[in-house]
Amino acid sequence: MSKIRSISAREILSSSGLPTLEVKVILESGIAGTASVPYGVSAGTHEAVTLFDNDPKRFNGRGMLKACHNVNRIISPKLAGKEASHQAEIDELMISLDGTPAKSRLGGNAILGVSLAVARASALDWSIPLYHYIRKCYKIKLREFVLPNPMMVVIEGGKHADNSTDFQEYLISPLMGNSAREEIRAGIECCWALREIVKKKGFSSNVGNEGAFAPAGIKTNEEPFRLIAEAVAAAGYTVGKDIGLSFDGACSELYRNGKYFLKSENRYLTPEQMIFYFTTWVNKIRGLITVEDPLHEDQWEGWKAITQKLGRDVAIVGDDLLVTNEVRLKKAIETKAANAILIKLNQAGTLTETIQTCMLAHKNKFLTIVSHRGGGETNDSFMIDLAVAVNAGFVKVGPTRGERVAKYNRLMEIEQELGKKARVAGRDYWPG
Ligand code: 2PG
Ligand code: MG
Repeated sequence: MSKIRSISAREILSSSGLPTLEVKVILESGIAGTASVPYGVSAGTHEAVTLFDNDPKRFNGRGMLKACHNVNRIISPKLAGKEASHQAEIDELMISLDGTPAKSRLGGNAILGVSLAVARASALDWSIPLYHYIRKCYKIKLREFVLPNPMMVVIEGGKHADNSTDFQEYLISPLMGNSAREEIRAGIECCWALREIVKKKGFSSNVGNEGAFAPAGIKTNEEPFRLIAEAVAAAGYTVGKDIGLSFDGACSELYRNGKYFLKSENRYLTPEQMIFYFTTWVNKIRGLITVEDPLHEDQWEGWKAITQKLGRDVAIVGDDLLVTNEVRLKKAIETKAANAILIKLNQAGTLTETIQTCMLAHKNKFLTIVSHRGGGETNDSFMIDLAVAVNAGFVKVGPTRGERVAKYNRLMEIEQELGKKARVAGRDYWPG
């Protein structure tokens, strides 16, 4: 047990080159914990607010000095002297200090940075791994450790890459269940095979925000599935057996006056037409296991309809719809508007709210996928410890770029540490 001595924040650079913040918490025992905070580029409207400086003279307005100031001058004096392991109390205190529904006064980024750094300092103080600490701290009653499968973004478009597909992400998930290390290897081998195929077809093999290929000039929104299937086979694996496929439509980004604009097809689709569009995909694309954000973040009726129609064949994942928010998740459970949730720490803004959302999802048999952010990531791998602590089904991240592979390297480290005490999820969540 140790009390908080001091908390400080500083502006650091994120993977986009633009700032984010890093928070350091020092305990009275002398132990220090640091954490940094990512942010999204296709962020949902209902997320906790990322507070930017909006000072056009610095980083095009994207500085984080205000958020740092809020940590150093407002949060730090209030938390000094508090018991660091009382995480829920600390988070609660910051929520009330902020006093707004979306943490817009102090900034979700400022609050989350403190929340995660406190947890990390306390885990170090207890001399136990972070994932273990999270379980103990929140009294999470899960008997075993089931490690998440990797879910790798291999082709990206939408807001994450210029002149690529309308939809944001096409993903692969190795599901062999042998080990996280072997699943990661399989995923990376498929990526390298895809690189050759992308090049052979005359597309650029440069990678976008999330470390995935972003083939400019790709002809249709369906083409990536063909390229991926070819790559998986070339790498010696089988789609639908070893490898599951996913996509993230990020469809709030395509929504204009009640319709969805598919630029590459030069047409507007109604919500009903979008559901039909994705139904044909689910029916014909072999190995599809999850469909993320197929509709706008506030189109609850459409979500109900698509979940009813396709929810037995694939997991319907709410990202912008649910924004790691317990209240929105409750609504989705009650109205059957999704059957899976994407979890992003910075959407919630505190560790406590994130854990509560994960446990509610777990209780209601929603698949949980813990995710990186596309805007600015950092080398912090907290999301992996979180995923292991709550037995998430998947971690969506990568596959390349330093800030992404840091996550997979942490997952392999944890697997080695847990040895026989852990298994990997494998096909636990295979639809049907
Ligand atoms: C998503 C994410 C991460 P962003 O939509 O799932 O891949 O993108 O962080 O830009 O919201
Ligand atoms: Mg998404």
